[in-house]
Amino acid sequence: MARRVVVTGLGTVSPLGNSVAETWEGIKAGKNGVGSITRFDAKDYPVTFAAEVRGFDPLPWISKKELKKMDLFIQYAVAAAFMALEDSGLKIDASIAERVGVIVGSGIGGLPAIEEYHKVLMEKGPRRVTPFFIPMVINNMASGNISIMSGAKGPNSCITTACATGTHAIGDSMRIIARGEADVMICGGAESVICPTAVAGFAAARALSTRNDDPAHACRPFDKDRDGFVLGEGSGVLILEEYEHARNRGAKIYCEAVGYAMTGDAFHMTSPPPEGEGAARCMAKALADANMKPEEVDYINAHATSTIADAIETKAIKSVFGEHAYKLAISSTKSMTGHLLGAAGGVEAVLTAKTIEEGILPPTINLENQDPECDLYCVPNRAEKREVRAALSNSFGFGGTNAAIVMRKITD
Ligand code: V7W
Repeated sequence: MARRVVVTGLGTVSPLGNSVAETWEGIKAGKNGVGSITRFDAKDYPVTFAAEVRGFDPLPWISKKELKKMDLFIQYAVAAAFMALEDSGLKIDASIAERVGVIVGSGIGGLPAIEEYHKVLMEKGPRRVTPFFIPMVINNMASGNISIMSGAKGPNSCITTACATGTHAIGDSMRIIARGEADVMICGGAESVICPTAVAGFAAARALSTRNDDPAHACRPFDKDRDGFVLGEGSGVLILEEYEHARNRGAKIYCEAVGYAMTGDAFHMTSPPPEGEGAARCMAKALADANMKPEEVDYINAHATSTIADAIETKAIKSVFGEHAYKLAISSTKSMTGHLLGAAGGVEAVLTAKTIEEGILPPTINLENQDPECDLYCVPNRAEKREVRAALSNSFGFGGTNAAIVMRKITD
C-alpha cells in the first residue's frame, strides 16, 4: 500500500498579508489585495495596478549579506518555507536531513533582477554585472536556498509550468513521499514579477484586466464583466509529511493529501480548449488517484483567473462532477490575492488546507453580476461556514499544462 501523505505545516507571503494568519483573516473578511503599482512608475503602461506584497521584511529569515544574492521571489520562498517549517515544529537535524526534500518552483524566476542588470550591462559594461546575478535569477534558487538554509538534503528540484507550477510542485512532492524517497517535502511556489517587462508582456498578450480607473473591482472571476487577470506576487509553501512520521512526532495534521494528476491540453499556448477537456481529464484523474467519487468532494479552489477561461473551467467541472457540480462550492481566491502565477498553486493549497481545517469557504469577491456560463455556486462576496470533507485545488497554465490536487480531512 502506498504511504499516506499529510500536511503538517503552512507558510505564505501574499498580497493579503505576510503570514498564514494574516492572509487567512483577509480571505475570511473578503479583503482586496489589489491596488496601484508602486514597484515602478507604471502610469504610462496599459495596466497600472497589481496585487503587490506590502510591508515584507525578510530580515527575520535572511541576513543583509545574503539578501543581496536573492531576487524577491527567492526571499518570499525562503520566508514562506521557514514559516511552514516553524508551523510544523519539525527540526531538521542530521538524523532526518537526507529524508527531507524541497520543491519550491517559480513560473518566471528573477525577471526584475534580469531587467536591472541588463540595464547595468548596457550602461556600464560587463564588469559591472554582479557575480551574484545568475544565482539571483535562476528558478531553482528558491529550492536551493531553502535547502542550504534549512539543511534539507533529500530530493531537491524545481518545477516551472507557468501558472500550474505550485500545484505540480506539491503533487510531485506527494509522489516522492508516497513512493518512499523522502519522509518530508517542503513544497510550493514563489513568484515576483511586478516589473516593467512582465506587466508590458502580459498586457500585450491581452491577459490582464485594464480596469485602470477601478482596480479594486478589476479582479472579478466568474463575473460577466471580467476582462482579464490581475498580476499578483508572493509565495505559498506546505510541509508534506509521511503519515506515520507525522504521528510519531506528535505533529499537528491539517489534512491528508490524497490525489494528484497532471494533463496536457495539446491545444494552444494561451487558451484552453473550449470544452476544457484537458482540465476535466486532470480533475477526473486526480479523483481516481484519490480513489474518491465526485460526491465526496465539497469544495473546489478553482483556477479561475477572471478571464474567459473561467467559463471553460466551469464546463470542465460540470463534465466531471455531473449533478454534484451544483451541490459543491467553488471559489476563486484570486479575486482577493490576484494571480500569483507560479506561486498561485502554493498559496491556494495553503488556503485549501485552512478551508478544510476550519470549515470556512473562502468567498469570490466582486461577484456582482454572475456570468450565466459560470453558473455554479461560487460563494459570492462573503465567506461561509460549511464542513468540507474533501477539496480540490486546480491550476492550469500557459502552454496547456494542467494540475489538480485533492486534500481531505484526516481519518485514522
Ligand atoms: C492563466 C491562464 C488562464 C490557463 C490556460 C490553460 C491553457 C492555456 O491566466 O493562468 S487559463 S492557458 N491559464
